[in-house]
Amino acid sequence: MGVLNVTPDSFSDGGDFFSVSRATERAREMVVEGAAVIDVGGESTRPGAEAVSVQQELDRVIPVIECIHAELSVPVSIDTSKPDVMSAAVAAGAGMINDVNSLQTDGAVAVAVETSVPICLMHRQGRPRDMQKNPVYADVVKEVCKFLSQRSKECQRAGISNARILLDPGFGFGKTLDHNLLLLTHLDRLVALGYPVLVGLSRKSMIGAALDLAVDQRLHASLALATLAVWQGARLVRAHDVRATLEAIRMCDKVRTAE
Ligand code: HH2
Repeated sequence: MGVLNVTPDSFSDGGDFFSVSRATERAREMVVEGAAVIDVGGESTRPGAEAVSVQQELDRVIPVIECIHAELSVPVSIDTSKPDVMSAAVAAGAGMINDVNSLQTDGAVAVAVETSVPICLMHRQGRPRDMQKNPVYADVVKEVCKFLSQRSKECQRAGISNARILLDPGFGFGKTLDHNLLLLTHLDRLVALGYPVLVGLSRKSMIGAALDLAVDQRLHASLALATLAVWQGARLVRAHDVRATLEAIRMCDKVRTAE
């Protein structure tokens, strides 16, 4: 899953693709590099990020989704927590909803039920503004698995079929370095819930915290983390550096499935 942030302030590519033509060009590049899905986001969720209005988000993402959908054959995922953005994005051609708030915003479940697209439910503690200010868990792996299991059941009860649901532990979303490391080392427990697992580890601050590397120096560590996730059964990897990530995870998958 290639990351396409149509924002001025995303933590690693903010401002780089902040026009329809540059965003579409980047999507083309990522498809050539092997991306199976393009994840379009119009609001940064980095720690400290300010919220944007529905209209601002629509203005950023809808023209980009329309262009990618018209030109490229890969599905587009909409990275949003706003129900109005979800429905407009799906109407514009998006084939997946990626919600870092797990459809907990008022009206989000109802919108998701109306669409027939896959939905990624992600765990987070707190909001971008304050989520990294002392996150606390008694047992992070247990709590994240329990939350996602409950959310998936609630979504099913509301009418979203099992087959449409993906789960994501939400690396870096209200988690310390130790929480993130534990979630990755025990990712098999989330995989065991039986849903496809998506991970977003690319260039994340956990790498900065562990190895003291700036955002533009985190490629090799990102590949290591993606490999470890796929080794444990993750099915979709959200990444900025598509070609390198794909090579790493395809190789990993070959070893994993060797007979
Ligand atoms: N991480 C980010 C955004 N969306 N979605 C899922 N499912 N999982 C993630 O880990 C995830 C996500 C944050 O990364 P990025 O989009 O690169 O930055 P920003 O939020 O600053 O736009």
